[in-house]
Amino acid sequence: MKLMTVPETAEKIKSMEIRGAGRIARAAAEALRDHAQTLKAKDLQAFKKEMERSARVLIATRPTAVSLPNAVHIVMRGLGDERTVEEARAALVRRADGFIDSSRHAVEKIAQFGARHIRDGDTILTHCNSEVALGCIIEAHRQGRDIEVFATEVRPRNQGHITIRTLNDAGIRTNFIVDSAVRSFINDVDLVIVGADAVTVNGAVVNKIGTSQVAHTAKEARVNMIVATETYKFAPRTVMGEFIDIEERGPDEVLPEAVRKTLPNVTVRNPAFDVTPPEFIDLIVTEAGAIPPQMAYVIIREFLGWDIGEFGAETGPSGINGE
Ligand code: RI2
Repeated sequence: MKLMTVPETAEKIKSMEIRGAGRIARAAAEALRDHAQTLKAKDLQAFKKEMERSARVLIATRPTAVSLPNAVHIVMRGLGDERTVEEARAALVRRADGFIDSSRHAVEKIAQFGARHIRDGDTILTHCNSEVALGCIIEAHRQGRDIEVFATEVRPRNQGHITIRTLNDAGIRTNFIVDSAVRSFINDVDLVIVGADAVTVNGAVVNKIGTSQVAHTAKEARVNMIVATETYKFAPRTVMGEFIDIEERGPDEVLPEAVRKTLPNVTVRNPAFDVTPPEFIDLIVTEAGAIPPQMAYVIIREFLGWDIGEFGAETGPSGINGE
């Protein structure tokens, strides 16, 4: 199999051919590992410099999913402390493989923990396509619980189509609804489960646009909302008061250029994510256990350490953080 270069991986992440916060983190780790394995460098300094340049290319692709800079930081941590290029190469490959393994393991563990919150007979609503959220639902089904799912369409990129295919193939009864139909069906729902692109120190969750509307609707209807996320989606930089940058994607995803041309007074706004405040979230399920959102700080302190934001911090603060 031909290995993907760093620019190829970066392009695929940008265009969302590779998407989902966990998948882009693993893809970035793989790209750095593969690059390190073949990189010819005259000395350790040159090796380090080129790897850092590649790391920055990957991080610049999508600004919101904190999993990306966190994964890159884990892979790059301590690079250059070794004595030779060969030692540095081997250590980086070890760190990348370690991250990829632990990321996959985390998804499995969260599925086990999350499934415990799903009861026999429950109807679950999910929004967007989260590998981790779906893992919980599929595990509950695998354990024999009789469940039904409402899955949203997820305009403009229709990630809901991926979700319903996965649920269908797992043999789970699924209702496919447009995003604006959530309130019409919320009284049929027992539990909302979504994934995350980032979790801030105050327990706010950044996830696919529309998540906060789902959360508001669930709160009003007194339906519990669970966020399923690996610990490496928590954002240490928010401890220092930095914001999570909300990616705004191009207008073509929403309205074709031919139509836009006929509407000179119309501007398309296309934020890819929104922020759900902690008071709308009942539980965050991580591989380290389930926590109330107010305990996000503990995950950042115990599982990530303070220095992890080093790489992503270079983009500087912007966007919104909590509400
Ligand atoms: P997992 C996705 O972002 C969605 O917002 C999804 O909820 C989140 O990443 C987490 O996904 P996008 O890449 O890591 O579709 O749980 O913009 O798969």
